[in-house]
Amino acid sequence: MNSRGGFVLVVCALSACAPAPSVEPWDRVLPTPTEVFPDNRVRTFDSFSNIGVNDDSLLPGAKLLGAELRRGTEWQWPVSTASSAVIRLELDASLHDSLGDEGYELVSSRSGVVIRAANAAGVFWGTQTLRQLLPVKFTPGAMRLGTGAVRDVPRFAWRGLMVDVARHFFELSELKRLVNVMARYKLNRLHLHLTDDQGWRLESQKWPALNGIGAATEVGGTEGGQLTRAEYSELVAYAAERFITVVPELDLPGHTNAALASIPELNCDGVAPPPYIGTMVGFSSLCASRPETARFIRDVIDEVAALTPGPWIHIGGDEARSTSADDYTRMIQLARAAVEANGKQLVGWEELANADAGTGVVVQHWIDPSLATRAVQSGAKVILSPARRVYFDMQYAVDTPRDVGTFWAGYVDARLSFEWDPAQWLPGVSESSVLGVEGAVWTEFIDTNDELETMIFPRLIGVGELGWAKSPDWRKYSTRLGTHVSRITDDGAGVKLFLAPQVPWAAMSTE
Ligand code: TNX
Repeated sequence: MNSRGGFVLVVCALSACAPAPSVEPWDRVLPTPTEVFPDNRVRTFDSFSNIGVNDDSLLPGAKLLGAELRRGTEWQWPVSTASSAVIRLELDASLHDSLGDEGYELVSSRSGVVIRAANAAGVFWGTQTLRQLLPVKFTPGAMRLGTGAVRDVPRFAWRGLMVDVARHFFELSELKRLVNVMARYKLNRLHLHLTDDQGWRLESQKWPALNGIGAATEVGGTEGGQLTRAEYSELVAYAAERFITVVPELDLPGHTNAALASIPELNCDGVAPPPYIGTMVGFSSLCASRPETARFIRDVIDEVAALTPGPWIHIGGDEARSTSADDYTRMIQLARAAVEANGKQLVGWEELANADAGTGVVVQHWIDPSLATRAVQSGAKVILSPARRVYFDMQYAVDTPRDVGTFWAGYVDARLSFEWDPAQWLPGVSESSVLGVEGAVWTEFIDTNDELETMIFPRLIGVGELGWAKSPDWRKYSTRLGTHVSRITDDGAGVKLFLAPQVPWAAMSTE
């Protein structure tokens, strides 16, 4: 790319492009960028290296980059609006036509590194690519980067992870660990399944009973937990700094035993059931004919909407097997009205097709293509979370990992999880109706944070590739993934990783 941002195609034979020793190769970045032009020279950094931005909105991302580089080099990496900085982050609205909301260009030359995008999100994803073009660990005093250019635009706008904190509770610090790694792989939606039969995991001011019995236990009867409003807001802000939008889910009208156990008035007979610590689904329902129910739905949605700057509220709507069809439609319509009164967009599981959800909503496919397809035909957009591919509570193979997860949708090894085309999955639904892809980790049979991470990684990185890359290919993807062990598990911000046997895992260079 020249200094005006146009591309100069650098054509080179493979041998001529071979990187100099101790420079990270440019063919390992994940998700795979749209276009990469390495040009086989090297630039070095030193203790005077700095980061400059051309717009104040880029300062938080620049500081995160500075912190990351400081951790490896112990140089200062000061951030400023100086136009002479060695690493330049630049907003340029005129790039929107070519790069969209999240795309970026990165140019590394002898004179410095420039990352440009139309929006701050794109610049941030560019800094994640830059990090991957640098070694995992730096040799003190010597930091080298190959030269060349990257132009990169995501395929889908929605690249997500759903975490079920209701069946087993996972706390703020554990969720932040996931956010760190999501950001590295350009995943941009964290969907929190906050409520279910086993627990109500978001503090409520309007219905404080939810914070007692509703939060006390989890599957198996162990101590549960709840995110306070302050903790939830902290997570939302932490994710937002990394360009990840939190999508909160309050699952209604089924999957509500925790609420029913906390608030007797929500039950048709006025009697609260005991807290539920088992793993069955489909037995609970809010009571449509109770006046308290409408108030409850409005209040809890108002509360979560007020704490959520992002545009989406997920209202569940799945497996309401104890709710009549009419009551289901009534309660979903109440929830929809509450979401829209808060200026938010409704998201729900594909069962929403049974409630005349219509245009303007987003449905999440998991099991029944005919429901999702019907919703799309009546104007919905769809997020794809097919259980047989991206339910990360499915074991990788028989009893693998041992005593963790389940297999009702089959065993889902890393390759099977990856090998499907989001544009082909739902018959009759074209790519333009697909918002994107989301992996989901349900936690009935996942008790500890190590187990949670082991089930998510590496399959989530495959979701990142499916959601971002133009033509995902297992052989190429898995070769890249094999070089990422320490990028995923790195002690600075790393997670547990299952060394899936289909992946050619390689030791990372430490230079
Ligand atoms: C189905 S997916 C469910 C969840 C379970 C999950 C277990 C969906 C909308 N409902 O309630 O936790 O299977 O894999």
